[in-house]
Amino acid sequence: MKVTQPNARHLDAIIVGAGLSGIYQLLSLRDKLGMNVKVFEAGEGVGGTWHHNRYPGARCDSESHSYMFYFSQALVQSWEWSERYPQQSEIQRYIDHVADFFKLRPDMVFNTRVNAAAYDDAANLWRVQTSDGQSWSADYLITAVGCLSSANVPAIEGLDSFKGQWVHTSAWPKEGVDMRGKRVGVVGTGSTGIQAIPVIAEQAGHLTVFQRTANYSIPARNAPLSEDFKQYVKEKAQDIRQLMNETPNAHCFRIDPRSALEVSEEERLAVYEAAWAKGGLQFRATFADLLRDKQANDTAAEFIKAKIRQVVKDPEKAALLSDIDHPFAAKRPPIDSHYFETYNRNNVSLVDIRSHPIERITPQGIKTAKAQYDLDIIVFATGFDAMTGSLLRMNISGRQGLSLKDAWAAGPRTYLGLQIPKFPNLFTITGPGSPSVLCNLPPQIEQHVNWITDCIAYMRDNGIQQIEADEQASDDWVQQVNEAANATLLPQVLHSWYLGANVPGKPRVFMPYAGGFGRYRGICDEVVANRYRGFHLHCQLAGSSLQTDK
Ligand code: N01
Repeated sequence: MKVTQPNARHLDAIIVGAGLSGIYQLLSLRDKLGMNVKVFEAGEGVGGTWHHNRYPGARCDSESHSYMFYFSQALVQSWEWSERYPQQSEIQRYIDHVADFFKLRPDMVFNTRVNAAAYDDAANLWRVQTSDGQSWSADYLITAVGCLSSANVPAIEGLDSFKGQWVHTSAWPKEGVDMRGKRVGVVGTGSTGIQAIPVIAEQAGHLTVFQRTANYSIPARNAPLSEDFKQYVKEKAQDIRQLMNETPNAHCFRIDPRSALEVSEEERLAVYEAAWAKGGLQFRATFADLLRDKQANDTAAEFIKAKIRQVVKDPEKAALLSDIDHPFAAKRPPIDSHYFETYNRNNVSLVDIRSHPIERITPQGIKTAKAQYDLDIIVFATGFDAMTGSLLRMNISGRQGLSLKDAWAAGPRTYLGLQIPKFPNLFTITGPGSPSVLCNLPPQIEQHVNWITDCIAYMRDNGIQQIEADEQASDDWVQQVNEAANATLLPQVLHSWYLGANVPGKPRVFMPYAGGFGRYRGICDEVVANRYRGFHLHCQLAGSSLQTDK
């Protein structure tokens, strides 16, 4: 798309997206650096992914006290979570609270999508067109579009002909979907499906789950937070933040340094039982080598499969649900509230679409290779065009009109997940190549936003007008991302969205950095300490060009 700009208004920076990352980036640039900034947001309010993912059962799978900002003591003291794993509505209230606490809304433009953004080589500016027909220019363009915001609606033949209602979980209607007494089908058993299925089962007349890949899930053991715990969070905020900065997943739990294979079977089972009883993502932290060693992983996998067979009474359903084809936690491991128990309800059936794939959607429902299933409502819990989808949808072009689509034809190529060669002065918060979805997001958002803000301050203080990732440094980083992934079991799951494998035609590239949050922070800090090693910094006005070491 060509970006024409007869009457463009100029800003110091444009931020795309008003989720957690967009609002903290706005606050940092506006209040720390005094910049003139606007956030453009396609939704009608702040919240990003939490604004749109209102499906029944939507909850955070990180513990509430880790899923919040810690950059401001005043903000920490102003908020209390009610539950261990807050519901979507409570997280939405938190994000609204942050926006109001720092009076951010006047600098946000809602219901407005960025349709195109083009770098102007001659002027060293970003030229941006928004869906309301306005034109803008800015020195910096910062994407805060989240990793999981572009819905993956499967292109199944006949969907248009369906006479009932269909909905994707990430675009859940605000007014809700009335499922009472209805025949509902859910396609997809990832984290979203696993959260939604138990709640939909309680509402629907009959629920049919269409499972392509069976999945592990750990009980969340969600519960209200005690007053003591709420007090602990307020008093120990700095310790909590420190802990998250040190752990590989940016969560509030440490990983046991032992191997699953170095302890006796009795001890190992006792560890797993205790973790199962405690619930939550920390099941992954029971032993250090679960994600590195297949034999170690098998011990956890077998434990969970045995639990599934214990919980699910119908042996046929139990066999299908426990027939899991990948290592535990090699796909993002869901946590649940009574997911497997739901299959003991009389109004829930399970259809194996691995053996008998969906052939088409008919006016009445879903037809698989084996049977026709009549439905009133189809819920697609089929995930996202993750990490790159929203960036590519924005029609971004860099130097000499190079489109991001072409630049990334073979898969995303970034330096540190923060910048892309040939796209100067563009920053991508939690972009591909950063730890992003492999870790708890708020601590990473703080780290990325602080890094970008410090970088822009450094540029301003040193008369630098342009920063751009070096080509070789980016190739080396992609290599490091691959090496980090290959040191784990993660790339072994060929149908994982980490690899882009859930979207037909998407290049198969492992996208997030799996080397751990602590290590990643260290690398980013070291790059800065070495005068932005791997970036080109240009002082155009002075006619000089400062190229840093690679
Ligand atoms: O998506 P997914 P998700 N026909 O891609 C199936 C985050 N999240 O929305 O595995 C039939 O994981 C697909 O099957 P298969 C979290 O990071 C966070 O559940 O490809 N089935 C799979 O079963 C999570 O990892 C929270 O064979 C099709 C499912 O749909 C990420 O979002 C809550 C299909 C998709 O699973 C994505 O999770 C929820 C097709 N054509 C999500 N296409 C929190 O609590 C796909 N599937 C913070």
